[in-house]
Amino acid sequence: MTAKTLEQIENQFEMFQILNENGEVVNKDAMPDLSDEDLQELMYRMVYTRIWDQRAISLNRQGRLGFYAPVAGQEASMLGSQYALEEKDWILPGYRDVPQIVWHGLPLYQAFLFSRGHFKGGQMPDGLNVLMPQIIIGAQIVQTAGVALGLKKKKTDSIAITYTGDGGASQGDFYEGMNFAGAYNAPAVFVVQNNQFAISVPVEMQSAAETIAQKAVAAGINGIQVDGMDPLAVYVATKEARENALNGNGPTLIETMCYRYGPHTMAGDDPTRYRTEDMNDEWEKRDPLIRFRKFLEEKNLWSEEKENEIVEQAKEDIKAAIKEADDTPKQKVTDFIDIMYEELPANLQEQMDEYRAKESK
Ligand SMILES: Cc1ncc(C[n+]2csc(CCOP(=O)(O)OP(=O)(O)O)c2C)c(N)n1
Ligand SMILES: [Mg+2]
Repeated sequence: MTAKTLEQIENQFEMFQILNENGEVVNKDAMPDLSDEDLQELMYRMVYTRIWDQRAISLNRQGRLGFYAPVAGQEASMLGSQYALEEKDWILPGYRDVPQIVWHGLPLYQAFLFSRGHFKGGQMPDGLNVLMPQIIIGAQIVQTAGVALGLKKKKTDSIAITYTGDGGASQGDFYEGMNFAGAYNAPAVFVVQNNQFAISVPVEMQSAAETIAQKAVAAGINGIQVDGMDPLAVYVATKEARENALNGNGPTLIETMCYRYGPHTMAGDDPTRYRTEDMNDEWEKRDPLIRFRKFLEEKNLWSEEKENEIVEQAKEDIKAAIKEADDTPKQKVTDFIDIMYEELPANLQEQMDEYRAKESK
C-alpha cells in the first residue's frame, strides 16, 4: 500500500525533454515560441560561457584567479533558465551560478573579482537584481522564500529564482524554504541542478527519493524534472514556473538533470576518484552545445564561422575583463570596515584610525 502510493507519485515526475541528444525535437507541442534571434542568442551565450569556463580554469592554474567552480556541462541548465527571466526578477545564486548573474547584468570583471575574494566582486551594481553567490549550501533557499514574499507584498510583478545543487536538496534549509514559499504562495522558483554529485558523494547516497523534483509534493508546490542538457526544455519549464508564480499558482521546484565535466572546484578534488570514464562519456554524449548546434544547423541558423567569431569575441572580452580586475585597487582592511557601516561605532573608529595610519605608510 505504502509502496504503491510512492510509486504513483514517482510516476508523475518523468523527465521533461524537447530536444533529444541528436538535436531532434521529440516534443513538438512543448516547443517554445522563440524567434530565430532568440535561439541564436541562447547558443551564443552557451558557447561564450564554455570558452569563459575554459579560460577561467586556465587562469586559475596560473594563479590569476582564486575560487572557481567549473560550469561546463551545465550551460543549458544555467542559461536556459536565466533566459526565461525578466530583468526585474531577482536571482539568488550559489557559488557555481556565476554565468546566470553575468548574463543578468553583472560585469565580467566583477565576476573575476568575486573569484579573487575582492569585496567589489560581491557589490552588485545599482539596479541589478542579484544577490552575491551563496557559499553556505542551501541558505539561499530560505532567503529566496523571503525575497519572493517581499516582492509579492510590494506588488512588483517579479519573481525570485534560486539555484542549488543535488547536495543542497539534502539540507534542512531546502525544505524550510520551499515550505515557507508554499505556505505564503510567494513568487519563488527553486532550481536544483542535479549534476549527480555533491563533491564526491553520488546523489543516490543522499536520498531515498527517486527524484528531487518529487520533494515539491510534500511542500505543496509544483515540481518538475527536466533534461538539464536541453536548453529549450529548461527554458520552457522556467518560463512556466515564472508565470505560475506570478499568477498565484504557486512556487515551483525544477530539477535539472545535468553533469559537471570538470572537478567540483579548482581547489584540488580529483574526480577520477569518484567518477568513471564510462559515466563521463555517457553524459558528454548528451552535451547541450552539441545538440543545440545540430538543432540550429538543421534550421540554417548556425555555422562554424559564426561560432569561431564568438570564441574570438569571448577571449577578447575575458582579456579585457581580467585587465579591469587587475587594475582595480587592492582591497584594504579599512575597505571592509567602510562597506559594513554607515556610521562607525566608536570601538571600530579606533581600529579604523590604526589601520588608516598603517595603510598610508
Ligand atoms: C552548509 C555547508 N555544508 C558544507 C559545505 C561544503 N560544501 C561545499 S560545496 C558542497 C557540495 C554541494 O553539492 P551540490 O549541492 O550538489 O552542488 P554542486 O557543487 O554539485 O553544484 C559542500 C558539501 C558548505 N559550503 N556549506
Ligand atoms: Mg551537485
